[in-house]
Amino acid sequence: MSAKTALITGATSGIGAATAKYFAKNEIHLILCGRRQERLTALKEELKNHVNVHTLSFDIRDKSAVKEAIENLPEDFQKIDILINNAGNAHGLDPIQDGNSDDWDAMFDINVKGLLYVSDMIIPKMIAQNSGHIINIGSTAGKEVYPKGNVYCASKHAVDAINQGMRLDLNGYNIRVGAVNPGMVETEFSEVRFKGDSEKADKVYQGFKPLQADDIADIIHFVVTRPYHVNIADLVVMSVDQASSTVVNKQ
Ligand code: NDP
Ligand code: 8X3
Repeated sequence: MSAKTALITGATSGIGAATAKYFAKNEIHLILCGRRQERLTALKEELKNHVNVHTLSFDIRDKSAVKEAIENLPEDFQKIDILINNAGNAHGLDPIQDGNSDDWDAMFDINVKGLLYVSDMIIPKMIAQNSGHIINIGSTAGKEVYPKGNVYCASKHAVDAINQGMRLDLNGYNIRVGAVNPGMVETEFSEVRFKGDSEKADKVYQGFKPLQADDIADIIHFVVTRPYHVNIADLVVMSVDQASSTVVNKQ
């Protein structure tokens, strides 16, 4: 394969699925990851006439599953040019004194440690091939802390630090590293945060025009299609109605 190949974590919904579709339209081959195999299969069916698609179903918290999946990629998918570290979620929105330690574990295990497990498998390949592009999906929650956001914000601040650390340590290896940090995007994010309470989730995006997953996918595609010497290091993107995590112009 001469065209580029991207591995996208969290490709079964929201920003990851939208990015897969943008990449396919623009002839970037795909390795799509997530736990829900039926969604990965449906996306593969939709995109396989445009590009080569391989699916990997694993829980990003499971270090050995991550290792086994990426070590056993078919020959055609072993050269990975672009890594989109996107899988992640918030679990709960509670004051710290009422927080649930299982939620805290989930957020650090997925958003931080899972991102590291995948990166750990891909970075040596990029070093060996002397090229690559890693995009870490952070958040405005990684730039400021909002009330009840405590541990989710901490996990995204960790992503911000890891993004900076990766860029420093990989300097000299011809690998681009950058973060895209969205504000409020209407995806399954709040549905997961509120554990399936769709009424509560829908309210988050009512009364203003939130970002859509396609808006972020378009930006990610822009980032990966700059001339190779151009590395977009850190982008914050919000709806015109959002000025900060807590200031949203709701009607
Ligand atoms: P979605 O809930 O729509 O998508 C989350 C994705 O992460 C799914 O594909 C899900 O796949 C995957 N994922 C979650 N847990 C695991 C796990 N244990 N193992 C493997 N994959 C997992 O949310 P978004 O698209 O909004 O979120 C994508 C990223 O964007 C996240 O990192 C989020 O923090 C960040 N973000 C979102 C914002 C928003 O407002 N929506 C704003 C700023 C950042 P599956 O369940 O199939 O495993
Ligand atoms: C998601 C942004 O503000 O909904 O990372 O927590 S927010």
